[in-house]
Amino acid sequence: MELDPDRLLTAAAAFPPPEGVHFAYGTAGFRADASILDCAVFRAGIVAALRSLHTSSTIGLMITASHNPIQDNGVKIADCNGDMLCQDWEPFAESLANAHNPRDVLQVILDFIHKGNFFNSAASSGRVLLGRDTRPSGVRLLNAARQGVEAILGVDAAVMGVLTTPQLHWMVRASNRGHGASEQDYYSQLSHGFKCLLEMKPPGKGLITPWDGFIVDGANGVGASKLSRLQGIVKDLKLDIRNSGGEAEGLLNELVGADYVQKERKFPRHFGHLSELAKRCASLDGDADRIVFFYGEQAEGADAMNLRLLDGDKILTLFAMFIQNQLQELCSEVHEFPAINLGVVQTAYANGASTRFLKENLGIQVALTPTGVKHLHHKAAEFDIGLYFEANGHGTVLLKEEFLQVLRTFSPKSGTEGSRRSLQRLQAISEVVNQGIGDALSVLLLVEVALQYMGWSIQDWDSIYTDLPSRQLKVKVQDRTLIKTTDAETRVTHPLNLQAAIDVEAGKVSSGRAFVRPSGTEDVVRVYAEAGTQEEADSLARAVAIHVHELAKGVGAPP
Ligand code: G16
Repeated sequence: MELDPDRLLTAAAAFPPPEGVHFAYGTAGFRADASILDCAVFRAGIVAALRSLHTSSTIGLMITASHNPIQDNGVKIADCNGDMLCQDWEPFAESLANAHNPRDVLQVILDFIHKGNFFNSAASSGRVLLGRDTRPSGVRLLNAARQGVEAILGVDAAVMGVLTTPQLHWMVRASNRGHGASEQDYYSQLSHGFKCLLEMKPPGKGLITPWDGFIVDGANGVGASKLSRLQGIVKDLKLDIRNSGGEAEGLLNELVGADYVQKERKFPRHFGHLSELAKRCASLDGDADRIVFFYGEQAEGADAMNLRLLDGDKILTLFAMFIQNQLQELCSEVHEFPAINLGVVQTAYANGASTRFLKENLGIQVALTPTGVKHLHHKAAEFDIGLYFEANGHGTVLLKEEFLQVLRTFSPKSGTEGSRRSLQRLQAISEVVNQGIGDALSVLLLVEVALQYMGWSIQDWDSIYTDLPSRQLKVKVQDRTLIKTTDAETRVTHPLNLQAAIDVEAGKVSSGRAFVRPSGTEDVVRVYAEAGTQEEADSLARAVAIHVHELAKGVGAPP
């Protein structure tokens, strides 16, 4: 590769850094108020371009702030396998975003290039796919990213337009594997896998209650229109999509979306009719990489509905059971089939009841990582079949390439038609899931399949275990980076005394568990509490939030 310093300096001069702002590479890239992001996004374009040269592969760059409010925006980089940017590159991305002027930008790049064996391995040409969600600032910021990519000689910026984040990740992965990588290819692959799975459903299986589809909250974001397109292809999927971003429907992520439903435990806007709420409902987040499910349950003695949430933990458990069933059917009859290592990955937010169920009832290994799919994904990739989900509905299923190869080539000498079908089903599952990143559209399809195989209503699914009552709160502090954690974010090491205070509070309630961590996408400290009753979980969360406010210099009134 060859760096053209003049080209870079000229391009960088058009994107001066905002004064007094430090950009941190957070849980999923840079995220801030859109008005100050041009410079960071331009420079993220440079990072993506260099990564493309370094790996000799296509890289993706997505303009989105996912669950954040509409005035925010951000940038996520998809690496060559369609997963998040390799973490070794995060410090470089952060230094570059914070360089003071074009000369510093050039210097940071030169230092980085000279540090590793970049020149030895880098290609002379590269390609970055650029996508954006529906935020109004997206057009401007995508242009900044394009200019960043093109500031590096030999790298082509391919503008893919409005996409969900997982679609862009999928395209990067498909393109690097030499497969069809268009948006249409994405719909075709998912719908093909879905159709095969429904066709291979054992006779007699089906929903106990009449099949009536899902009512889906599109968070007024990009997911709604993409889901409509998918529905146009997958004829067997009945959907009533609301909050699609139309004029009268409201703002992106405002009182709608997966984050709102999961954190607030409230129905999204336009889900008002009591009779409807008992049906199967789902909510996407702003860029459709997360999904949660819910339904309404008549509140005792009241003319109102309680929201019953089926979060990422319930999705994970459903998928684990479905896949385990396929493996059991296969292995019990086809004795020569190699042993398969199935494992799941969760974070500290996982409800204790889900972890217990996975371990004790299903006998599945459970690993714990810090928050952020970038952590969960890599852990899950260690298993032949690795499933990961954050409680917020972000997750997917990974099938190791070697395992997929076995599925493709294995020809059973024993076993019934049913066990052979299990082989084909596992292959079809690999088509429906997005192996790059969590994908709300793909998860919706697989949930439908798994429920049909189990013959379960949403209420049956909900009842596989009972969540321990929990509560999440946010605390605004002067500098959230002063909060330091350890042990997969289950314990705080700084500020001193905070962990001791949390331990004392957790000890005051039955089955108490609580932790705090700085958010990597919002300017807040997150508090999670779990306990034997809802009142105890609420009071534990409040008490811990007050300690955070006191010991970590809270802003405004204590919670
Ligand atoms: C991103 C990450 C998720 C993470 C979430 C919240 O999701 O991809 O893994 O759980 O942020 O992170 P934090 O608690 O650090 O703010 P999204 O959907 O917002 O891109």
